[in-house]
Amino acid sequence: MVQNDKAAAWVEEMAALCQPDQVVWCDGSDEEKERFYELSLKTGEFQRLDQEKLPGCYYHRSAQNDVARTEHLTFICTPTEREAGPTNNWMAPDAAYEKLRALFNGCMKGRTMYVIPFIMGPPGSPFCEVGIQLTDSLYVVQNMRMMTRMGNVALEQLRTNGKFTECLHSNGELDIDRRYICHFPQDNRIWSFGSGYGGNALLGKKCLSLRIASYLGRKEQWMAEHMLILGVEDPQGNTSYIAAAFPSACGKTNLAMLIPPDSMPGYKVYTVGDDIAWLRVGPDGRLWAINPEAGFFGVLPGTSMKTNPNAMLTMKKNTIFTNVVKADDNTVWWEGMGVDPPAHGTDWKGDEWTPERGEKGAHPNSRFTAPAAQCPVMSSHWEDPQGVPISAIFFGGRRSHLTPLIYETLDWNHGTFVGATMGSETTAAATSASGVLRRDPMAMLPFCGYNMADYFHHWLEMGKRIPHPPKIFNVNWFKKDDEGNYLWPGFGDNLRALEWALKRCRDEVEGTETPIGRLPRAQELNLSGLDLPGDTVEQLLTVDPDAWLEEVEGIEEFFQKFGDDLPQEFRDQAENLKRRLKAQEKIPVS
Ligand code: OXD
Ligand code: MN
Repeated sequence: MVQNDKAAAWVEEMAALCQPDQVVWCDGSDEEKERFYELSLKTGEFQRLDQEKLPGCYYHRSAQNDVARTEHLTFICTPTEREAGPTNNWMAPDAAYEKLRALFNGCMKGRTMYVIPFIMGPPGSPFCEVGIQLTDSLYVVQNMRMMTRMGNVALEQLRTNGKFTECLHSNGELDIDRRYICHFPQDNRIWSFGSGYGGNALLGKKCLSLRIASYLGRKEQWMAEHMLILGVEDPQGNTSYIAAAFPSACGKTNLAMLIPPDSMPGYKVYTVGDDIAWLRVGPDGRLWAINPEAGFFGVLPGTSMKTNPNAMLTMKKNTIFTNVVKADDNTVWWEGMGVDPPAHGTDWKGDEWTPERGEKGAHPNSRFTAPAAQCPVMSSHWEDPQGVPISAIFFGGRRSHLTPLIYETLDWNHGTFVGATMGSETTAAATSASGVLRRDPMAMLPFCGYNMADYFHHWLEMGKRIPHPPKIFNVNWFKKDDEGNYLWPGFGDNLRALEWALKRCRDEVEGTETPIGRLPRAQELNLSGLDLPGDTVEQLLTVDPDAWLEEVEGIEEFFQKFGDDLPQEFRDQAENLKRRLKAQEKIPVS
């Protein structure tokens, strides 16, 4: 079946190492999908949900120690430690190969090795990359079927691309003490052992599309970013596209699927992607983006018809639900679903569960996997091979004080500095210490496949190559008043900030200059139909120079970890920001 000698030889070599009972090449067909689900019911990897209420939907429960990405077990294996940089775990390639070879040796005895050829990006796109994943997990196969374009279509693409990323995965024993997720950027190779969790095991996602792709992007002058992509159609029928980077727990999927408020008639928002963007300079000198994925792997708790109706409608069929409550009637439930819990069921651990027990039934990181094409507001351009042109880039985090609702940065370099210094407060769901500020440059801290200081240089270099760069904005939906109440309603009303940004892109509003950048004038923000109390807008748009000077101290402290590798441009940006804050002077507009 396979016509690529290198692929065939590699699969043979890995099969000799892992020693599966059989090797099965996946073709990506519907018949195969059904056959694998039937098989998985027998292996116990999936349970079938009520096919009347949830057609094509299946339930999976993971091992209890395998519910999230394990950053401390994730390694960048480059010849030198410097290439991996101060924010990544590093292992020398020889040592990593030796350690993992011992783990993979014979690990598939008694199991089947599935071969999944896959494409990240639309087939035929100049952006797309081919990978081949080997795995002993049917859960992984069925997830990859939705998250990527897989099977024969990828073998076809391999004929054009020629090269592919080698992705070797085994669940092993799902033992956290024998778990490693290793990336070998120079070898275009990923070896992942001991975890079946999405971010660790669906190797097309974070491992290829961010870590390996960020390395390739630097080499080949493009960018792989942890960004959603959305299109905004205004009442005149013009559509503009925005790419936005936020750390986890900041509502990326919700923003990507935003529903305009009733008080903004004529607006429509379309989803292009909710997690990853690959960006290239187009022939017209603008930055163009694709979503390399073909599905969503989204968090369930808190997702409801109120917070994200489009996500709820997306997962009505052909969806995998992982680690939620399975009700006795073979439906699913999670906290924050917005409907009454079932009277009785089993929780994510497999234990008997009733609401009265008072314990959470779904894991906080429980997930749905669904095909993107099922999203009711998927853009008609989401699979365009050349991508969509990006007018604006948004950075943002969860900041209860300091950062205004939205501001525009001065230019690409200042925008890069703002992205590199973004931080987000941790939430109680994510860690025991809530409200701690974690700096997460471009939301890429866990996903940059090489030295982050070099990544900063790459951003600055890219700026020189984009004749018509997008404007860069910073947003904060999470500012609070002195009593701890959110000042901004968020969700659909975030469109008001998007509208202002796009008006800035078309020069339709002027904003006002401040030491940190350009903020909306209150009257430029469309607040119709919003009943914000008292001085809320003023609070949302305040810049406190003293608080910002403290922020710069925190930024400079964070920068220290990059030593001499930090771009001089960033030191200059920090100095200039301090100078502007101290002088309260107006920012020169270029
Ligand atoms: C994700 C993540 O799952 O960023 O998308 O962790
Ligand atoms: Mn993500």
